[in-house]
Amino acid sequence: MTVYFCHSHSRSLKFVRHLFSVFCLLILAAPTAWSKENLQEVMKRRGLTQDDILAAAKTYTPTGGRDEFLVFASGGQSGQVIVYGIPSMRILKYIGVFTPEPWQGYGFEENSKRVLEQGRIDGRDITWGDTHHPALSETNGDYDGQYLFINDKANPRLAVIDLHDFETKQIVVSPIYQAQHGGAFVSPNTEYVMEAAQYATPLGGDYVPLDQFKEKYRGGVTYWKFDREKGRLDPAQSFSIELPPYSQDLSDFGKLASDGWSFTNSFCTELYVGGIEKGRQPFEAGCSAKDTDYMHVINWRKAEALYKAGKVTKVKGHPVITMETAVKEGILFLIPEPKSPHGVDVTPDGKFITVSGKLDGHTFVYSFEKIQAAIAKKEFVETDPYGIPILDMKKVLQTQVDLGLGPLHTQYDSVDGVAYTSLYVDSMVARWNYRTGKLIDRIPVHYNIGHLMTMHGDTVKPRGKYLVALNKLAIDRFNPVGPLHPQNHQLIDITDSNKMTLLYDMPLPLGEPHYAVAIEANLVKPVMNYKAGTDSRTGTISPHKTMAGSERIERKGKKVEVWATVIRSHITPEIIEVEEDDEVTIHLTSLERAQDIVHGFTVNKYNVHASIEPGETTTVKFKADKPGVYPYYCTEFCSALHLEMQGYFLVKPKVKKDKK
Ligand code: K7E
Ligand code: CUA
Repeated sequence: MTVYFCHSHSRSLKFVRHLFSVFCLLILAAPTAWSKENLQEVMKRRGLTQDDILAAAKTYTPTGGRDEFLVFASGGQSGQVIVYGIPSMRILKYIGVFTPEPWQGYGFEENSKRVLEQGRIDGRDITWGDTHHPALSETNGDYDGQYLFINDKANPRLAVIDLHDFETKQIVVSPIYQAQHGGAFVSPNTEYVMEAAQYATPLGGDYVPLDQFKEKYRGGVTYWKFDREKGRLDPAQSFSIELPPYSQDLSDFGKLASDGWSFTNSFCTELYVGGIEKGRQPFEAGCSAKDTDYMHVINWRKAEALYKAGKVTKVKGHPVITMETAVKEGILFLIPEPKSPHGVDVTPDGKFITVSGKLDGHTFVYSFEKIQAAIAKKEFVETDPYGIPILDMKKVLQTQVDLGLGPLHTQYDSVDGVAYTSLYVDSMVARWNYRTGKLIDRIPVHYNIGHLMTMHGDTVKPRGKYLVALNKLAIDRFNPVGPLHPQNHQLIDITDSNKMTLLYDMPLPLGEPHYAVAIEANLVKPVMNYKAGTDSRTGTISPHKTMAGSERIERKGKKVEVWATVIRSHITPEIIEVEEDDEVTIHLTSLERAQDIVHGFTVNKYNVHASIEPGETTTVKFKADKPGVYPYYCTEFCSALHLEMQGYFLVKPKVKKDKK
């Protein structure tokens, strides 16, 4: 039909002919809604190659389809966790952890406020977090899909997320650190969740001048006991080990062959304290003067026994094994490691430990067997300034590989011996073999990769298949959105032993996702609704559970308490009238059982919001300090009569008694 138009020009006005030809050009250039394109035509129009189409076919997930793996990525400065699927790279959820999250009512209703309040430091609300490393709970060294832990580097905290409903249940604050980076890492049966300090400070955080850095400043590692029955960390059964004021970086637990041990690398073993403004060299120079730093090798099972035997001192009430005790009891050793290391990763069989030096260009593979032999023979080259024995690096090194510039983190493949290391400076991923020390293959990424992640890649049983490069910069990968760009997670196919293939770029616009973990999706089995009247944050039946017909409003002095229910499509009660300055508490129970039928609740202008999921009971609380009329309503489009799911909250002004 387009053809007819083009040729049927009459001898009318030139202008009309011109319009026609423009119209025809448009039609020819861009297929319209009424012309069905075939694959070749789409490829031509969008400039896609055969490889692009293959990549699309490997990631595209038709409607209703499911992903094979679930990823839990750190939300960086957002203080949240991002959940997405592989291979589709579709984002499924943001989990509020250290930061209020309005949709989930997190921090806007009482139950979740109590979780966030656990994260207060020195009486101060800290409503952001610098999340770095998520860790999934493990059974026998493999992910079991039950819990997720994540650390906050800026405010030394650790959070527990229960994967039965993807909600944050607990936040604990380190009693002794001021910064905390080397966490979260779990022991093979999740007995402990480890975190290490980063920037050295006096333990407990009291003031000590910097000229006493060497004597009084310290680092450390904390082993938080995890009570799996309760699904909570137990501070009363947790302990730390005092470490030198080397900036402890990342950690990893040993497994299988190295079970019972843990490893923590460090940088700035120069003990440099800065002072560029005083004419001293800057931190980055002062902290990288030496050619090597130290990996801490710790026998945590023996440390646990020492703690249980009471061989600890208390710092701010928290049990700490001193360096002196640790050295005397033979549970703490140091090994030189490549300059400014970042990342320490134990191989799936637990036999080797890889560490990369950002400034060294080498990835070191240590043999746990050789480490044990050296310790048994007391083959130490010297002690550090704190009396900690240092092992002879040459005697414990298995191999040393040149993978490229700026090596950082390592993950493992299902294929025996195969490892992947991120190269920050080169913007590449290196595939190599830690048994042979041979580089196999490299793939460029865009740009400046930090962590990388393979499926179950830090467990005893990596699943292979995919790798995600967690890139720090996106530069030119996406439509520009201002100076702050999204980060770029790139999905890479690792099934071909000859060549890695880039499949997909996913922009992540929610803070810097330092690390992520990926689990087989079928291992995670979340509930679809709660037992009637559940307080989801405690997992218990709420004393305020309210059933249909027992909704009520009670007043005690200035306190007004409301027990309300929500169900399609009404909130009961629908009118709540209080007096100025009344303290108002509204308990809300969802009577719904149906999947995905969630009601939200707010009272306008009072900064409260609840997400009331099927079966849940939750509470909002506020002071009615401003007389007036305030609608309240359901904030989720839950039904055809959602807009009518409303009520009136009225605040009567005080009668001014002193005015005649
Ligand atoms: Cu950003 Cu693991 Cu904190 Cu490396 S960390 S990149
Ligand atoms: Cu309930 Cu809208």
